[in-house]
Amino acid sequence: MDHAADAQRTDLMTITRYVLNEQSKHPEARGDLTILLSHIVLGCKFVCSAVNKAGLAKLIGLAGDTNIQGEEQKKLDVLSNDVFINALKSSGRANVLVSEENEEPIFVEASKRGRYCVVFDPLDGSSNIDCGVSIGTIFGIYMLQEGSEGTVADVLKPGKNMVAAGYCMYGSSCTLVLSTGTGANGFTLDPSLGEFILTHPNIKIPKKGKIYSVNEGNAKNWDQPTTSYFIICRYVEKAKFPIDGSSPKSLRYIGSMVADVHRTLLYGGIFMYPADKKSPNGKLRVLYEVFPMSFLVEQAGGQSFTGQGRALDIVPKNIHERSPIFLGSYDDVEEIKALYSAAEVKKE
Ligand code: AHM
Ligand code: MG
Repeated sequence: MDHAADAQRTDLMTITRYVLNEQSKHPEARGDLTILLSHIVLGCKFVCSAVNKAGLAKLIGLAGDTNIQGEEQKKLDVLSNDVFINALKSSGRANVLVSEENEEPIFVEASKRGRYCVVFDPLDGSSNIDCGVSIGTIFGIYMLQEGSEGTVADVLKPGKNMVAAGYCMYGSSCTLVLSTGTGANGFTLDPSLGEFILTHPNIKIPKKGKIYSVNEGNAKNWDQPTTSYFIICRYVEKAKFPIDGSSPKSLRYIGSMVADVHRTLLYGGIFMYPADKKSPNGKLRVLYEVFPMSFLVEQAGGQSFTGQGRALDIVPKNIHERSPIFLGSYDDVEEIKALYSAAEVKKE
């Protein structure tokens, strides 16, 4: 018997064990982040189970249908939002919550309040539910400011201030990618155990990739640097960029940010949702889409750029603010940065 392989099979690194190990490196840690994360993980497991049954909605009465008791069933995105809000409140560690589904921030009642603020999109890409495409939950965590009782100012902070960020992808398997600021790690749900097991330790995004990912249907409204970059991705401009096997690139666009970013993290390349004439700030939301994904990409050795600067430097003015975004392999993002810098020089 191969004892080493056997030990690996039986000595499971669950997400809770991983977070506990990480937190034990900080002598001042009180275990609050571990508890908060375990409640987020619980929410992810619940949503995963609900998403897996989504195709059976008509049969068993889920998602917008009427169940046997004649009660109207909740849509999956509404259900997911309720699950995360309840899980976070009951953790006793959360304070200000921002969800894509709620116009206003949620302030946890005094008796249940903790030191962390959580910004999240409970079910991103939910328009893809009915056709079974991968969707996901995205979250970012801030620590309450010193002396604050919890106000909106606690979450209107640059993404680089986050203490942790992650996403959970409900796909062919359920994968949770998490960073507590010391690299990015991927965990896959073992349905028979009901536990997330470390399957992708210390994710490193390839320095340069062969894939670009963007909604080309918006191309006629893009600005000049984005258009130039898109032409490079498609046709290779020999004069500017040597043919190094990374261009022309393949196009992959799922239209579900979690799935597109997950592929970008593992295979490399660039994911973009640029500004266009109709949407000068792009589509994706700063707090719970752009920031957590940029945090993870940077932790994996990549970059995230808005067209003006580092995405994690944005200081949001409101909780549902949007920003253009280009994120992925370090060298690919360098190219788009160079094109925006050149356009700036021309303007001057
Ligand atoms: P949502 O928050 O309403 O689900 O929208 C966000 C989604 C992202 O997952 C994805 O990257 C993007 O919208 C796709 O937008 P488009 O259909 O314009 O390409
Ligand atoms: Mg969303």
